[in-house]
Amino acid sequence: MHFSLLAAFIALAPAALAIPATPVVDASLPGSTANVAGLHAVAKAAGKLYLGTATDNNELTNTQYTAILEAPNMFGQITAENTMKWDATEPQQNVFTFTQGDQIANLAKSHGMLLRGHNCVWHQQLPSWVTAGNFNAQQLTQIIQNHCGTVVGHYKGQVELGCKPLNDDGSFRQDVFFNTLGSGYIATALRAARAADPAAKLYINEFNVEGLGAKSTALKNLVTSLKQQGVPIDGVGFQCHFIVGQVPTTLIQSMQQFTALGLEVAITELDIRMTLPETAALLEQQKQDFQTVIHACKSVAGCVGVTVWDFTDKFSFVPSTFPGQGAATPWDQNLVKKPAFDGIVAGFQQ
Ligand code: 9MR
Repeated sequence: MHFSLLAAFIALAPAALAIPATPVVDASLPGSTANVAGLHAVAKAAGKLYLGTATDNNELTNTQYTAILEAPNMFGQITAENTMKWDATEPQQNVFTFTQGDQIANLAKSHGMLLRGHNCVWHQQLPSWVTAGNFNAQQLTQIIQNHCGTVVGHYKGQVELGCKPLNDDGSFRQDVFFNTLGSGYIATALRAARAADPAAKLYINEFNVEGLGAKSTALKNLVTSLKQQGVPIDGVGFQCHFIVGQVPTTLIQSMQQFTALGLEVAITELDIRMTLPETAALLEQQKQDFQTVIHACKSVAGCVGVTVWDFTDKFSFVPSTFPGQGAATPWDQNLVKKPAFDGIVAGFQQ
């Protein structure tokens, strides 16, 4: 939906006071050889709505980064990596702050990119007033309605409900919402979102549902039940935080479980991490893995698009969350394209 660009303030520092150097990537490692205008153009040519990326506000002062983010036809969609979440948008009860989220939304709008809202109900990045408020069911229901209604109403457009409601064994996650309201909080949030923006696409966004198994079956059962109750639900987001060499072999079948129900699917948070250091062999396997995932989306008619969870290793969440692992994205630390970039192109063109 919407975006604006920050001018970077570049100070010249004496060499002795140099800003910490960007980690050097081994020049002997293979790079990209693809010759394409932009990944979004390639995705569109393959019949998809977009190839997009997550981004975060503190990254938008890096002009080398924004030059790629805003390059024509490189990305057709943006997700705010953090600044539309609950702690960012309603840090105190009924006090809404949209300044940072708006910066991302305005950037999307000014470049004609789609916006995925991320997210309106989730067990992480929740302010303590929600988790420790000891609200009763009626109060918490109103709190969800107010939060989802206000945030989704503010960002009219394509909105994803990133609630990740399930544990890996398929049972419901025991968070403040489930513990107070049972699974009914999901319907509450979806209905509030639909009322706030009838045109918004409403998604449940999960991880570890990318291959067939207990959790993907449980999610299928959940969305089936929501549809039977007439609860608005348009799609399922497959996060796809993968490990090199371990892309689930049943990714296509898992997507088809949901498209068979009349839902759309999207790959919403793709990255493919490796144990560092990078080697030529790992980068080649990563290229193959990106190609496999992208081709899975291309193969499933109801898969609308793919979002990478930021496009450069410089800003990926992986190293801080998984110590010793990283290099999970298609551009390296120096914002140079990796073989993974070519894997994305090949996956759409295959
Ligand atoms: O990439 C996000 C990172 O910057 C945050 O610190 C983290 C907080 O939990 O959330 C990361 O994004 C998550 C996303 O919102 C939901 N799916 C999993 C992502 C990676 O943890």
